[in-house]
Amino acid sequence: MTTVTTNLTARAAELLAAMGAEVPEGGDLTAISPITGEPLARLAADDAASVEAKITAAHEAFATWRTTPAPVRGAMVYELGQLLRQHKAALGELVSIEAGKIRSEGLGEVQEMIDICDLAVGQSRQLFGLTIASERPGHRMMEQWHPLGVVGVISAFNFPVAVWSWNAALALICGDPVVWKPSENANLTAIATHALARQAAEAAGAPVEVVQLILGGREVGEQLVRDERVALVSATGSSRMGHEVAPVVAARFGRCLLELGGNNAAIVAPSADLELAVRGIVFSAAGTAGQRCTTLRRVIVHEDIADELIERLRAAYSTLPIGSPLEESTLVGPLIDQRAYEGYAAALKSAVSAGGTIHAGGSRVAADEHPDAYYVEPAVVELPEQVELMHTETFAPLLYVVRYRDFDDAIAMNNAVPQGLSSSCFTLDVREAELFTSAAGSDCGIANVNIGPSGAEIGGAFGGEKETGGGRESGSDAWRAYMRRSTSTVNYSTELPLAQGVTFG
Ligand code: UN1
Repeated sequence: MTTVTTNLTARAAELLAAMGAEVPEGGDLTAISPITGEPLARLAADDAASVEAKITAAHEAFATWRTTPAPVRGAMVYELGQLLRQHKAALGELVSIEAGKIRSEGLGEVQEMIDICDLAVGQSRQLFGLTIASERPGHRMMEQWHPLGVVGVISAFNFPVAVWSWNAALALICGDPVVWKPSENANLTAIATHALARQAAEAAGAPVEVVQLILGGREVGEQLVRDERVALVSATGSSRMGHEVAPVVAARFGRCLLELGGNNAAIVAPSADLELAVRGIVFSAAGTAGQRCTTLRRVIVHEDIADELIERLRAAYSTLPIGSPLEESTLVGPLIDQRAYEGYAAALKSAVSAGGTIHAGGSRVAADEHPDAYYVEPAVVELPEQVELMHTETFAPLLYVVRYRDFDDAIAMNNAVPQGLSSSCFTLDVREAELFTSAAGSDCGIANVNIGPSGAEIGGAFGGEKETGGGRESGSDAWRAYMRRSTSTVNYSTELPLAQGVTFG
């Protein structure tokens, strides 16, 4: 594997300074680079009083932000997009340093932020409701979409800044201030992004209070989730986290937008273009070191082509360059931390006990050189059937393979897990492709044909069903989650006819 020689701590500080970020140094939060396991900075966490003050500031800013015309609000998001373009290289590199993503994916993450800013700027002129035919003469019935209130964003380490932007860009144009609680593993990228967001507000003449950042552990997130002024909690992370957040928000009749675990499959049918399928599978399963919620975790392959596919996967996996994500040639960077490695090792062990055969990978690498960093070989494990272990999401590059005979059984296996984020099918048979994407096909929020389950673009609504939580972010009409609908009936006649033909007096 390739080695790291740069001083990551100095480089991170340089990048933060270049983006105009002030780092709240000297507390108990440690920012660590998964590339080496070395500490990058010690940061001060928010306490209950500062969280309270920040939510209050956001809530107060709502009073003016909600009546600022939406296209004017869009000007702030336009400025943010421009700043992200300007600082794409710096923020992308910081993502690589703090989250361990390879350079191309670090830059891709920032591009995804730019894309959602572009989408949101256009959307700021398209926040429309319907006019609906009234049954009463001289009456007009219409709906309007109004700003909702403060939006709390809880994000995960793996898309440390893009997840905030999918929410924030839309929330801001919808008239909602945003309070962000990033992953404890990704505070520096959050600090940098927050600095850019504040600069964008200043450049656009918007109140800087519409963006707030709170750093800390679980208690900080809990305070955000409990606060009744937070009208919408948008939380990205594990299904376990969603199980904790959703009831608390529901108990106060707040709104939740949940993007939780995925357990995404690819069906590979006999007609598949295998060359293309292998490329799609390797990117989706081993890319981002298996740490996307859209990562491919299960291949369901037709028995007639299973041996050939496995052989091709074995060959492709044997040449995957693992190492520092800062090296241009690397395709697989580190896992985020020791716990992630333990999850990978434990799942592999369980797979073998369940009768699994390891066809590729399966070991930790470079442990001597980097005892505090966790690099692993992406693994391919074949199982005799879809065993219980395959129903859980292990956030690591671990790909399970099972064989199928009937396409209907393959769809049933795709749907048999508790999660419902993404799915894909490699086939050149139009009937299979259409069935897979139909109401009787994949039960996931995303159903792709001839591409893997990961790497969605911003124009579509992103999210999934079942334990994935049901939320939708980004494109299509996802903006509506950040607004409240008001239905107004206006009587411009001199009579007072009642609906449903009711007479009164
Ligand atoms: C995530 O892993 O949290 O579709 C989101 C994708 C990315 C988003 C992943 N656009 O893979």
